[in-house]
Amino acid sequence: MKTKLLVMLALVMMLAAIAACAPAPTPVPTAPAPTPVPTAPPPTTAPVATAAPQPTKAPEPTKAPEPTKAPAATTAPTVAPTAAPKAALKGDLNMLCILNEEPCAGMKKEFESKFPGVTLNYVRLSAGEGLTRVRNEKANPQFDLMYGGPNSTYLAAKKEGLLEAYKSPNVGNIIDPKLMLDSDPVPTWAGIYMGSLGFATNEEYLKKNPTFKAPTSFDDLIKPEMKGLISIAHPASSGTAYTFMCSALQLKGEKAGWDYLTKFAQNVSIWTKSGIAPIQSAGKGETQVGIVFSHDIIAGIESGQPLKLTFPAEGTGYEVGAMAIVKGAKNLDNAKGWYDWLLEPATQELPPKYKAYQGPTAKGAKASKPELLQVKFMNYDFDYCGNNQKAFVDKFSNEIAAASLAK
Ligand code: S7P
Repeated sequence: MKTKLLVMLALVMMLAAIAACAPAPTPVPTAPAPTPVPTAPPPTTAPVATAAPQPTKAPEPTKAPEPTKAPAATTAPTVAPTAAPKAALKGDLNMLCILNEEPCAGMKKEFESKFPGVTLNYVRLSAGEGLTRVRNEKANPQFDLMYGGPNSTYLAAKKEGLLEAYKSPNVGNIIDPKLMLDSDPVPTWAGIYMGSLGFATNEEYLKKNPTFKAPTSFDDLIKPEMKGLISIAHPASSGTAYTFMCSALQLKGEKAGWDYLTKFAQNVSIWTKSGIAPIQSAGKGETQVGIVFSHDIIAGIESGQPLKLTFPAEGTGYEVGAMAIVKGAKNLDNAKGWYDWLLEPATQELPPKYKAYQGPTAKGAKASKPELLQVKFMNYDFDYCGNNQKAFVDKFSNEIAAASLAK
């Protein structure tokens, strides 16, 4: 018995020793832990988002960090585009300036102090003259940029393929893009100011002739008592005069409009080349009534011309003053730099320093003479005037002004 016990004990010890030396058992393979899907909303949250009583929760996904950056990008360009090219811009910028001499020179100075690497060279021409020049230089453009003048000139230039399309990152600043920006997806021109047409009558003539009244309608301009008293620029050279002419054609309708212009021309004694020249002739009393943009009349009054400003009661014509890059511009980056800069609100507050009192087109820019844009406007069709500019000017030159000059 004792022997049996000893044998069993030995067997147990042997088995224990064998077990201690055996390899560890292979772990039972377990299924990989499911990868958490962090973006998938837990099923329980979806119904909450769409649950009717919580409509405010539906927009939550747009509150994620990315989407909030999109709206920021649309407001930022007011500052960013200037900052980006500022350091890099250098060389020349050759500009056709269609404003008056003082704002042309003043804005050159402002631009060069903002972009010290650039020399801005400009030539001042009236709108029609400028368009003719750009047209004649089409094969070898001498200007990079056109600055100022009514947008009918730009619509006409676009029609002839003279403009370079450019979408400035600052076009979002424009108050009313439907009115103030070329409708092409990549626009060829942008509006930079607004101006209304007015009549300037010599104050001394009014005092000496109490029965004579300053005109307050288009029809007043064709009255017999106006004969020989009016000065206006020729629409072939001047954007101001073309705006008047196209206003009359729209107010009266084309057929009656041409009859009106024929009568009107008989009352004109001085046809000037530049749109603002009638301010001088009416101010000096060479003529008694000048037809000019109202902001230019105000500038004339401020400089001491004895003029009374009136508007046609039926509604006056008006301009969206524009700018564009010339097709084939040799200094394209500098032209873009100017373009972006001009669409900044702060830039649009600069021209009044140089007696250019048009209203701004950039959101947030303060108008210097808001009252000039609070007058009654006619329903002015810019496309109609721009697309027909060449035909209307040719007809006027050949059939009306020629006869008037020959009188
Ligand atoms: O200077 C202001 C202004 O009257 O000049 C432009 C005008 O078209 C240029 O003169 P012309 O009539 O001789 O072309 C206007 O756009 C602008 O308001």
